[in-house]
Amino acid sequence: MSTPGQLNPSQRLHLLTSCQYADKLLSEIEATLVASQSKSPFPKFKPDISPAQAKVVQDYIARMRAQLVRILDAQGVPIPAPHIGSVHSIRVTLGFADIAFDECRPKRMAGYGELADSAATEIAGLVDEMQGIISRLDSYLAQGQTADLAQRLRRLEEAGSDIALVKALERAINQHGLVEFRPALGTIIDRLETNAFEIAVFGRVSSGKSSLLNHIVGQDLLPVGVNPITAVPTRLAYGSEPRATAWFADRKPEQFATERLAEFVTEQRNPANIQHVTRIVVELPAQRLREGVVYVDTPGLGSLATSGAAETKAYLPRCDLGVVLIDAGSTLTEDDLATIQTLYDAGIPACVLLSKADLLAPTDRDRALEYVAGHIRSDLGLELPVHAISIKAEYSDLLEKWLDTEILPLYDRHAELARRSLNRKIGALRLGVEAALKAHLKRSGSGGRSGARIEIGKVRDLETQLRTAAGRIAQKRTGCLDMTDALRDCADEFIRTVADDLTGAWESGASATGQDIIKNKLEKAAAERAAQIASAIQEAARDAGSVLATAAIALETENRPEQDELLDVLKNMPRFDLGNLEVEVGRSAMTSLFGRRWAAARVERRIRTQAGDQITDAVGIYARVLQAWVRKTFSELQERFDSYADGYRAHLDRLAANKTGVADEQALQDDLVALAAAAPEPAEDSAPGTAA
Ligand SMILES: Nc1nc2c(ncn2[C@@H]2O[C@H](COP(=O)(O)OP(=O)(O)OP(=O)(O)O)[C@@H](O)[C@H]2O)c(=O)[nH]1
Ligand SMILES: [Mg+2]
Repeated sequence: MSTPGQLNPSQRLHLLTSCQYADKLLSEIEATLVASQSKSPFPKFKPDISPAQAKVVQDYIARMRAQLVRILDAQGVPIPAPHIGSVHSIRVTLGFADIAFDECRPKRMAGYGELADSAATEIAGLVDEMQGIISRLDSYLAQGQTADLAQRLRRLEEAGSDIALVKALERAINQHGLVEFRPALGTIIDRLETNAFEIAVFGRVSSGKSSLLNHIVGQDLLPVGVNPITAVPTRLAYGSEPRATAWFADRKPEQFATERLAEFVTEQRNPANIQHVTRIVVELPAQRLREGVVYVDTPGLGSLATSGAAETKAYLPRCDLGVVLIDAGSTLTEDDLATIQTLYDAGIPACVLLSKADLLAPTDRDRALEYVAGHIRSDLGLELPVHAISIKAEYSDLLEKWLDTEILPLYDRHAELARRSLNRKIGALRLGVEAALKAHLKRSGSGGRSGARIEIGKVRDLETQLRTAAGRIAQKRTGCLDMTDALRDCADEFIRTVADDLTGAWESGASATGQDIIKNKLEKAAAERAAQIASAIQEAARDAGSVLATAAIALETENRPEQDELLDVLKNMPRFDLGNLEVEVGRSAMTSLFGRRWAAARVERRIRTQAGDQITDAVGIYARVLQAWVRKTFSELQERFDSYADGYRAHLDRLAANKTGVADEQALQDDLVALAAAAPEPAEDSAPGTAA
């Protein structure tokens, strides 16, 4: 029913759709105006409209729209709210842009005719560069509002942190659009927020990591159990109210009650991390967290480990102190020793605990402690104390004693080291930002007296060098992935080689037989493949490092990788482990009778019947694990390379640009002055390159 003077429902609907259509056409006109001013290299329209004309068109559009709203309002037609988020729409479109660049990869280009090697490298580099930018923009958008670094800094300041320099950096980066420095600034703010002293607990599946942390914070917070449980590293930090936050690779962070933790952190509820959780922080008002220490629970390592183990390995070198649990109810394994070794290699202090000590009688416990300490000494050459602990109430004095004597005294010393390393990061960022601001100033005409002056040909040449270096990383990555693919089918070849080696050794008089020899030889064969991959990665890292060094020298910037910084990615390469190999091959008396070929074939057959399946499985699993590691390592290499190359590219871009009047000279000067004012007196620990 409609009131007199008003339209009926169908008429109202018709009015609304007509207005919507007309408005869409007005938007198209607006888009034409924007396009006519576009900086796109492929403009759609000729710029034959004057600014005055454009202004008049815009004014008329605004008048029509205002009128439109009034008409609908008078007829009581509600204006529908939009359903699609702008961020979502931008991210979807970015996805298509990503695909468009992918279509230019050398493999696809080759479909249009043969591609010269040098061109392929440059094209691969170009695609990587563009896809890298897209992925950084996309992950920035995926973080939602928390990506607002300024807001996070305000919160830190409210909490009493002294962050004048970081704030000045944020302002300069934001104001002058120096997006290339955002990741470095983000890392620094992450560190400031977490207070940066992380004690992480490592160990094989079910060694009691989560139970220990529950005990330390005094509540049943983390899920525990006999099967593999923890799937995502989980940080426990101080907070006045209990609450948990999860960050995801592909959506906004979510806050939830700590009771729901299992939905995000367990292998059962979040298998293989299908929810793409990237970080979980649980805040608790626990006394032990008060001093600003963060405890980190990690997914278990070892043969039963799940996909979370890769996360643990990637995280391992980032903690400030590593606590390694050895299960008293099981035996010390290679994995345990490898974990300790990795911590040691990364310069992180390690603390070894014999967990579940209640399972052993006191004398056995002492013997077990000596056994573990002895192996760490003999196998790793490290002198580390080993303490027994248990979560059982009767044994609480063990745990308390360990915390009091080993953990508490470490708080201060390592907080100091963490502070130094953070100051170094901030110092390096300041140098980079200052160089960028000076380059801006120079372009705007007067100003900056330092920074490199480079002719345009050289600028282009440096750009090409950076691009081809990125291309070579991409090609090396493909090569290494192919190698791990090939490894999958290598079990037969390994068995053949081992059989041949063994018969060869017999021929020359050796009497070696048995599973240890065969196991060693098989592991050596796999290790050789792994070594090839490692050396390819090394080569890629060296090459990338030297290109970055060349660019840094040309740009006269201090913001450059330290010696071997890129080589650093080559860590924690998984080793091939056959486990318990049950195979027995006796030396045959008939070897000399039928010849070596025959003997080798016989040995090969015997190994195959006794352990063929086990070896094939183990090689297949190793190939998969190694492949995951190769992917991770290359993405880390690429990330580290980009963290410098991006800054250089932006710098080169500014040197090459000859636009005028873009930068507000006064604002640039102000920011340079603000940075200098906020910077601390040059102290020994703020200089880049000082060893921690
Ligand atoms: N007897 C005894 N059992 C323990 C102790 N600590 C943990 N457990 C048990 O060991 C099992 C595994 O404990 P979790 O804390 O889940 O082990 P985890 O290392 O976190 O395991 P993942 O997360 O799967 O790697 C559980 O059944 C616990 O009850 C202890 O001190 N003594
Ligand atoms: Mg656990």
